Amino acid sequence: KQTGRRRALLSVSDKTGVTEFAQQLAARGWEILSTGGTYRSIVDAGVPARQVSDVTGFPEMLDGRVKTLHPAIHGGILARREQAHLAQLDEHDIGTIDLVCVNLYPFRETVARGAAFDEVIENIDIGGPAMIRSAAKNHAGVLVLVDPADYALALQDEVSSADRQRLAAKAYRHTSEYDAAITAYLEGAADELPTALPERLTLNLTRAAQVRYGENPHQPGAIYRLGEARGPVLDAQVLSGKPMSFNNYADADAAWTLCQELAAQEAAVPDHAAVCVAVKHANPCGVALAPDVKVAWERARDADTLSVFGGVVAVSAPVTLEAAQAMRGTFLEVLIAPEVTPEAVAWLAEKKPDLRVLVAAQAQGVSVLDVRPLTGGFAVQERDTRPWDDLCPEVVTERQPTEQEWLDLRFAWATVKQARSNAVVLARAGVTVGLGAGAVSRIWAAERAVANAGERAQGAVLASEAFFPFDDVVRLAARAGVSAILQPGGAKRDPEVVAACNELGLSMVFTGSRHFRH
Ligand code: 93A
Repeated sequence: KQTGRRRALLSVSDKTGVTEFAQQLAARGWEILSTGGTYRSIVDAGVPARQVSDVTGFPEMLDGRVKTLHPAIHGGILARREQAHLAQLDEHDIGTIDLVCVNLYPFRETVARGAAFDEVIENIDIGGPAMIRSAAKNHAGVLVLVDPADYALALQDEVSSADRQRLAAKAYRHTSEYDAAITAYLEGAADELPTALPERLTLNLTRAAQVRYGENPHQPGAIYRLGEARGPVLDAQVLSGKPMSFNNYADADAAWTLCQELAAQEAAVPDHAAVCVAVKHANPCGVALAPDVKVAWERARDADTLSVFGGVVAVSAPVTLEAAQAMRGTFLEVLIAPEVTPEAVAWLAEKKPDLRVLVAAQAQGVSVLDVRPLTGGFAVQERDTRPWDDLCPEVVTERQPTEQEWLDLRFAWATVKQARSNAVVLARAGVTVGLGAGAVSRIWAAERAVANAGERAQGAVLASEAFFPFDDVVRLAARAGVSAILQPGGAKRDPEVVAACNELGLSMVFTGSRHFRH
């Protein structure tokens, strides 16, 4: 029966701020309904509440799969606040529910920490999205809250209809992003499930090139082809310069891989027609997007003028004479491109006779395996080729990234993925401004990146290939002037990390996908 008392339904997995919120609601005369775990938190904090099962007359069943899926709940949320609907509720002894505060089972976080398939499936929330969608549909009469940041708004005496509608839109965004994450997981899951590699791997390796020595002069080395594969660097056409060394092959391959990934990723952005990647010791040291190769090179060089010395450079578009001449003052080991104009080759051969100038070959029949030597064997895995489009990036802060920040976050993400863990990249306007790679703690990687960036950290974005165990990186980044951060999410202290971003006015995006490269 309608008691005249306003009723709130609280059912949250992320319990941040929920007991305080319940306290405030109770103090304002609200009756509180709640599901198992949330109910216990609230009642333990001394706030009176009722169990949903008490209202539905049904216990939570099927291990919690059915808790709130009941007409007593959805009727109370969905009824229009007018005579005909309210009379029907009365007839069935159902009270209205005027506020729905729900956040969902941590699906993305469960995926991100590499949980097994069954556990991931169990973390698909059904009842939560149903309540959120019901309340958002009926936002004229019901407040819908999916974010602790909105709890304060709901405590005001009056919430304007514009605010109600904004909360409803936010709610549908929340459930649609949630569904998108499930879709992406299930679509990808088909390839991911056979995680077992075959019992026996026969590697057919044929020597493809001689090098003077391996990584150091006292180590013999050579370059081998796997099966019949053709590789962009392995089979590159050498137009000029000294013979390729062992390290040149490795670095050129790393540079070309990132350059190709960025070129594919940025193809739709006209100002990003050219990509330049400078690599040192297998790590990117300067990466830039620009309308043409010359400018891309200049920006990548200026990203870190110290480290680019002796570097390997890949570009995504033909090297023109102007672009080649812009490399005049910098000592480089290798330049690899899809094409080099005859004038550029002639100029480089004359002015930079030591520089290895390569035209990349089309990759063919390339194995998806990634091999790491062990004493007595190899650790073998599939390559990490997951593109940005396979992610479901989720904004977890009050502040949303601006359009430019989104572009920079995507760019920084591709770059940080190619760097050795622990890695942190700072980027601004399509150029890396700071990079910390191969650090043994995340804060050190971040400190290195921020120090590299100096003044250029102002307004930059930050990307990290793995999650933040603490909020220290956020605080450091904020002090340096960083405005948006991208990371996988999934850490125990995520709520603290996100709270620090909200406190400091930063945007944070979770990718739900980790990219270690050890
Ligand atoms: O398993 S469910 O899909 N079935 C439901 O009927 C249901 N109702 C609420 N999950 C359901 N919930 C979710 O439980 C909420 O979305 C919330 O994330 C969580 C809160 O559970 P507890 O209060 O027991 O911690």
